[in-house]
Amino acid sequence: MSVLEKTATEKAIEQENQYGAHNYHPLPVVLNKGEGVYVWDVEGKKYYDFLSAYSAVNQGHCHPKIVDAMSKQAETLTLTSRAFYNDMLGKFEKYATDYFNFDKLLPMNTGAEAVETALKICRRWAYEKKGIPEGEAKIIVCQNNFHGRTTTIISFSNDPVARKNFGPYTQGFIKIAYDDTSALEEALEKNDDVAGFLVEPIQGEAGVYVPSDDYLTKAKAICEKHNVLFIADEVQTGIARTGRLLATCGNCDCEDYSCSKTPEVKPDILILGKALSGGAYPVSAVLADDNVMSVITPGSHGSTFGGNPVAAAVAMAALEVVKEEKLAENAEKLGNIFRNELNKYIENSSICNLVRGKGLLNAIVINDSEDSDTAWNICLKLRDNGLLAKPTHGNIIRFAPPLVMNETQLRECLDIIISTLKEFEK
Ligand code: IF1
Repeated sequence: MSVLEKTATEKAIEQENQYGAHNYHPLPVVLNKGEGVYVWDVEGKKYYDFLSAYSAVNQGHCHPKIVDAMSKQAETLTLTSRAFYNDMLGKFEKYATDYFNFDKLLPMNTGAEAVETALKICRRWAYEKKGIPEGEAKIIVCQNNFHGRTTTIISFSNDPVARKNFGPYTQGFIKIAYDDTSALEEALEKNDDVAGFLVEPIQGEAGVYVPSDDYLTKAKAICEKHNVLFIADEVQTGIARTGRLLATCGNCDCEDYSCSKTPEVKPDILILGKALSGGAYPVSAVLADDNVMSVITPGSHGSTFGGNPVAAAVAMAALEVVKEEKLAENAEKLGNIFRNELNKYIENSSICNLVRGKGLLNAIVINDSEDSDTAWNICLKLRDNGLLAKPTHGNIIRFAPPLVMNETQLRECLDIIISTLKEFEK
């Protein structure tokens, strides 16, 4: 190759730069193949994927069962719209409501759409069931939340980068501290017209911030006391990522996967996305019992693609894989090994102070300021050493591999991570 000729990597990056909107700042690596816990770049280099498309690929890249379900359905019927019935949606709704123990499911496509759906259901419930005067309903959210990127959702974000110059913003949200039940109690005592409390069981974007053990249980009890809907955004934490089928049953001491049938904290509204499809296709869903979901009537909500037969087939296969391959148990086991081993290293490290997380949703905090490029440089080195991860908030690196990883692979990854960190020790 002549020195003037560009590599495939350079060409792909240049093309995105020139023709794509600049709404991301990706790590410079161009991928064109994935299988299980691995991805390959266009030069043929193989990597461990420690992002899993932000926890969408929990079942591993191109899982054969999911791909098979998708291609079979794609050859048969892809889309009818909801103007007609299709023979897959009802099957998926029955399967998923049994699986998660709710009466009803409303299918959408992306996480943000599912969050929007939950907010709409919550507001309607407030007016039609709780009796809040029209237009007055408030929804309590948490500081440093991340629920997606629609105009309403960024209206209650406090991330200036996500919000700046996108106003005017949607009204009706009250922001309180995360992991603070007194703040929740106080907000509910001060405000009459509260319809719901929207919360991430673990704050992902905020840097994998795990709340106190009893936070969700207590918050749910407080919501019940005030007749306020407890809305769990499990788009990122759900589908076995945190070592339980749902993070809202994270306090249950039952080791068995079947504990998911009786979650310790059953949300009034459960929001799922990402790994609901194993990353093969955009599928999201909102689940609730009849007393809540009944506020949704024909014409009041929907989506052209929501509930399409490919999505239904893919989601059923993706959920089956979680059960068949015991991904929640595996995430719990490997997560403990991951944090134990990194904690041993951190004791004598000057570059890394802290590892935190649950199951296989973890992060390390790099000992440098938020505006330093140390975490970014570590991620570049990790890439060179065969492992892909991405910094968040400057000095935090998230580690979330596919849940189909085995212990040998995880230990190999720990070697890569630790030897890479060693290169940065002062
Ligand atoms: C991006 C983070 C992860 C989510 C929760 C809803 C959504 C998300 C709890 C919306 C999405 C994403 C989107 C992704 C980055 C990402 C993310 F870094 F921002 F926090 F996963 F860690 N609720 N999370 O985490 O789902 O509409 O995207 O399907 O590039 O914006 P979506």
